[in-house]
Amino acid sequence: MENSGKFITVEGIEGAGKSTNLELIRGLLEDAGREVLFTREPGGTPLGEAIRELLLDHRHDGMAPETELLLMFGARAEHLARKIRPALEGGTWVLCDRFTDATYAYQGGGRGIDAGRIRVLEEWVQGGLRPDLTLVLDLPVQTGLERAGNRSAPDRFETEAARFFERVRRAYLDIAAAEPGRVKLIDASLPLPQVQARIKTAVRDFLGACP
Ligand code: T5A
Repeated sequence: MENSGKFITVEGIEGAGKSTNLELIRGLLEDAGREVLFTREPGGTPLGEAIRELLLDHRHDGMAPETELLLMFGARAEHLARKIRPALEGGTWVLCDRFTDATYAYQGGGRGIDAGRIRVLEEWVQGGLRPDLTLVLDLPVQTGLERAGNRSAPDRFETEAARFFERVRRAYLDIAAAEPGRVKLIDASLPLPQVQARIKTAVRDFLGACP
């Protein structure tokens, strides 16, 4: 079935400012008269949130990268079936905190899993569905980790070494370079008002191009 809603995702390393800016994006979409489903990955459904707990829990430190990858796509399959596809088909816009670009960045770049394997799962689980717009909030790893460190206790990903996040960041930058039409790179190292001005421009440009 043809989607009538649009699918928008927000990505970036830890502490990039996704949570801080998602409310702004939701407001921009709602002000433009769009009905918005706001959700996140891994998670978004009861089963997906249970999988998220497994993925972030330090009891599973040392989880095999393949297990991590498959759990991400397990949660995603459920999310797509129960929330994302029904919303898009019904004309609701979906705003998602992370999606498959995070898998390429973390399990691909960070853990070193071959992108070809991720692509097989992406095509199997998603078919042709891809985000219509992705904002990648980019900033130096050290800045992100310092910002994230000012909050709650670190989860299983947040305790990875800085060089892991350097690879994650590199993978996001490569995705942005490869898909400039879909992916907009936002300099998230700037003070918040300047970051938000850039986000507003990107979202309004997108809205302006939508029928
Ligand atoms: N994951 C996820 C995978 O490995 N593979 C996958 O396929 C998927 C989907 C999920 C984890 O799962 C991994 C990646 C993640 O490690 P999460 O909760 O979605 O975790 O992601 P986190 O990165 O942990 O989210 P964070 O909450 O850490 O980061 P945010 O949301 O990017 O940062 P935010 O908004 O909380 O901001 C951090 C701090 O910085 C301040 C904020 O006030 C806040 O205190 N801040 C700024 N300060 C100064 N200037 C600015 N411009 C600022 N912007 C924000």
